[in-house]
Amino acid sequence: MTFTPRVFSGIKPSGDLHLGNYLGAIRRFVPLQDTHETLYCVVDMHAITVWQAPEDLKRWTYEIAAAYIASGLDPGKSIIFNQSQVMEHAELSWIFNCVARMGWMERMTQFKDKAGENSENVSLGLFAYPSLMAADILLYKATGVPVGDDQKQHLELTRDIAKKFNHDFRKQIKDLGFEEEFFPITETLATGPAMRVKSLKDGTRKMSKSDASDTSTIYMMDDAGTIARKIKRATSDAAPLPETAQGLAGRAEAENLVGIFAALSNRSLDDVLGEFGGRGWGAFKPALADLAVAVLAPIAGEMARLVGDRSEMDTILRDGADRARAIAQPTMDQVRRIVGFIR
Ligand code: AQP
Repeated sequence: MTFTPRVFSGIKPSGDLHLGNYLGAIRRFVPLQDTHETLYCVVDMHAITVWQAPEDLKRWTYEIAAAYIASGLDPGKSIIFNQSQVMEHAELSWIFNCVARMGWMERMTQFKDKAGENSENVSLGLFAYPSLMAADILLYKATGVPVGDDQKQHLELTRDIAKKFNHDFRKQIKDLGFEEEFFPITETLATGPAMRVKSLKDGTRKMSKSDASDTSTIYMMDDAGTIARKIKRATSDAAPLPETAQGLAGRAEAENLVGIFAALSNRSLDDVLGEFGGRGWGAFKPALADLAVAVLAPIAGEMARLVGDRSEMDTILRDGADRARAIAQPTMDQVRRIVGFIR
């Protein structure tokens, strides 16, 4: 192993953080800071691939950094920063735009989903998004990325870009003294079961920052009353809860609500259903609301304190950016030489 075990991940400031971002991403980041060098980024340059009002972009950037810290990321251990403060991300992504092939990018299903019918009218940045993501990861030669299923295709593209760069420039890489590849072939990191939190109104759609309906989403900073109300009104079905996880098949909303309970309490679906099987939603939903409040309220309180102290947040983000740049700059210097840019 010639690469330092290093993890990179990020969340884009494109809306208020929700339970899906917490269970599917932020909570999974925390244990990795004890086993790896970790960089957790607020990917503001990704956010602007669709329109963001500048004031909202700033507010959400602070909110994500605050959520990282309030959820247990330690700025003394993890490098916490916002992407646009380290301009090497943009520079490497341009080089990767020239390595990646149009055919690779055209196969990205997330672009097709996000662009929808409107693909002629979306930004060029949205199309090039996966190339910036590859730059985010490879700028730090990250060996592992804790991503959900929705990002697997982008990570595959990151590996393709790394392989093509390593191959196209193999002579220059060797001349620089590297015996093996320059960029690592980054792996997906599994940290516990990957949780896909679905909309409270439609168990087939993921809970999402950009969902227009407020009632379908539990935000990390919702107060206790709001969380309880949203769970009470969440779509469910008429049948009682099944006795085992198998009985959830074909019941998307039930599966989602039981899945959220299991994830929040670190229990298996079968274990939760061992307690609630045979009972109705009138018993389950208040217990789920109490659990969600017990987990989220302390985090929301600390987030509110942190976002209220912008000078503390600015110091943390600036310090993180300095440490990130200290890793990024030597790599970028080498990349420029490999590519043939005169300095
Ligand atoms: N519903 C979800 N369940 C589990 N994990 C989720 N993530 C997002 N939604 C869920 C994970 O959170 C991280 C955030 O990634 P992102 O901010 O880059 O964007 P995203 O995945 O597109 O998240 P959103 O909330 O749906 O944002 P919008 O609406 O702006 O596109 C990722 O690790 C993701 O897997």
